[in-house]
Amino acid sequence: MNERQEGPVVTTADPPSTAAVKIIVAGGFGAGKTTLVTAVSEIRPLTTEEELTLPSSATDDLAGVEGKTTTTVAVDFGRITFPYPDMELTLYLFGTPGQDRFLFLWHGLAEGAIGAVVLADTRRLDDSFPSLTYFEQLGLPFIVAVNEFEGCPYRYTPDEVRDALDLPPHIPVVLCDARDRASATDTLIALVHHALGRLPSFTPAATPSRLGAPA
Ligand SMILES: Nc1nc2c(ncn2[C@@H]2O[C@H](COP(=O)(O)OP(=O)(O)OP(=O)(O)O)[C@@H](O)[C@H]2O)c(=O)[nH]1
Ligand SMILES: [Mg+2]
Repeated sequence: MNERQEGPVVTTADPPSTAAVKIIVAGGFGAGKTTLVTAVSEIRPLTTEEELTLPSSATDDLAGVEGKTTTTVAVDFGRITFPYPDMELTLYLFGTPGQDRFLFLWHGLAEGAIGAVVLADTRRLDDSFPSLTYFEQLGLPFIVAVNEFEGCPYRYTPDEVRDALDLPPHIPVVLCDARDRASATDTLIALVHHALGRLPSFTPAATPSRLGAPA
């Protein structure tokens, strides 16, 4: 007598049809975090912008971003999905507030994230250090994305930025334009490569074909 029960065969080798991961977009005040999340999001992004006020001008250094009239006071939220044959990877994007006085908010934001993009403005590179230190101490994989503002007197190479920030060789440094959807998407792809490569549950075969081979 055949006692085998009929039913769907489920093996652990089957790739998931969808996966969702949480990504942090961090960096100094005015580095372009809200701009990047807004540029790539396939849903209407949630932003928490408030007007920059005269009293805050004493603490908020606007050098280089004089046209900036608002600042993030809680979080930016957006979503982007990469389609590919066997699986879709959804990134939930959480943009941090850039000012040091909101650092206490980061703890909740970073929980459950697989990695972070640290946006850097080469005119205000020092502003990147709180983000870099935070993710280093947390042990969260991150990449540095240089947001190339047109007003920069000089275009720095990724290696020059790496040296200036004293980053180890395994941390990717990429150039981007946070306003440009394709460029911002490539930045997120670079982070996905860097971060998912460290997760045992995500093998290269299970990452989107669009992502190609890690750089
Ligand atoms: N020219 C240029 N302007 C940019 C670029 N990215 C952002 N901006 C502008 O720079 C300003 C700052 O951008 P935000 O996206 O608000 O920066 P943020 O990092 O979210 O700022 P906070 O949340 O206040 O820390 C805005 O006026 C943007 O329009 C860029 O790549 N080039
Ligand atoms: Mg912002």
